[in-house]
Amino acid sequence: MILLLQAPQPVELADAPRRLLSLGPSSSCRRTAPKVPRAFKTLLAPWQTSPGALAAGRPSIPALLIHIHIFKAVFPRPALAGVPGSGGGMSGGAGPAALRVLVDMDGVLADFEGAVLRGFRSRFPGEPRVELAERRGFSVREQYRCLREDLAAKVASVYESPGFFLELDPIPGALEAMREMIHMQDTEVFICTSPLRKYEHCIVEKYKWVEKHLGPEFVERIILTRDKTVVSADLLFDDKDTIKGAELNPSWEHVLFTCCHNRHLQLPAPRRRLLSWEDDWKAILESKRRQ
Ligand code: U2P
Ligand code: MG
Repeated sequence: MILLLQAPQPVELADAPRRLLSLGPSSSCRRTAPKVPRAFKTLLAPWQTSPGALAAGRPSIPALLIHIHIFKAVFPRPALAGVPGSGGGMSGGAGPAALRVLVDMDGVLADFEGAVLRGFRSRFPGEPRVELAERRGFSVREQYRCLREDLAAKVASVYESPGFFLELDPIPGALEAMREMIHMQDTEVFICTSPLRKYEHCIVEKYKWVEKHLGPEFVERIILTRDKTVVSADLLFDDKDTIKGAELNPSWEHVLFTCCHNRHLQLPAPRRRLLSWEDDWKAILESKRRQ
């Protein structure tokens, strides 16, 4: 809920809808908004000091109550087209109470690691390689570099090749979970993925992969960014153990999706994992709604 005013203040009722309508809906009004937006403070300042309502004998009510009431009336939660009462995950916004979930692609939806190993084995059969059971650290290239300097470029050539990203196998259970999540009430789902620096094939193939496996509606839900910290959400499911960027305090909780390269890591409390798509991802969503 919006943290608009800490204490009830007298407010001129008749004035309120007009003022809030002129402000319009804002992403900063989400349930998890950590701060009171400056626009709201400015907007409400006159009401708190000189509503004139009491003197004129007109009705007044606590500001907090009026705000919540008006917000529900003016900005009702949109529903999925043709699905009354649904969450609106595909409809471009499920309202201020919706839980926003970001789901990473490689290592969470698409099996990057398995394809790298298979590709490396077939392209460089005589070279030493890192089996999945021995994978450590997010970057496959860096682990191959440790094995032998020149193997870094060789393994990178595998995932930079045309067709690599398009041909990735889905992670077991991922597609089913996404299809279910997108239809959950009060839930917004986005696919949040980073392109390679050498992006020629990667970007278009990531889009094509999503269209091929999840359909065109999910293409609308792709967020392509090298910096996931600046994306605002409640949850991020991602196999990368440490996610850094311009925003030092991202709005989301990062739930580590277990993958061959991170399964040995001990996470400090209160960090949590999703072990696979068989694990209870719905419980994680529900726990976040309650916060
Ligand atoms: O580096 C950009 C993105 O490519 C995927 N990647 C790359 C190298 C690697 O060793 N492992 C790996 O997964 C990641 O894509 P994402 O998980 O964001 O979909 C990485 O962010
Ligand atoms: Mg990933």
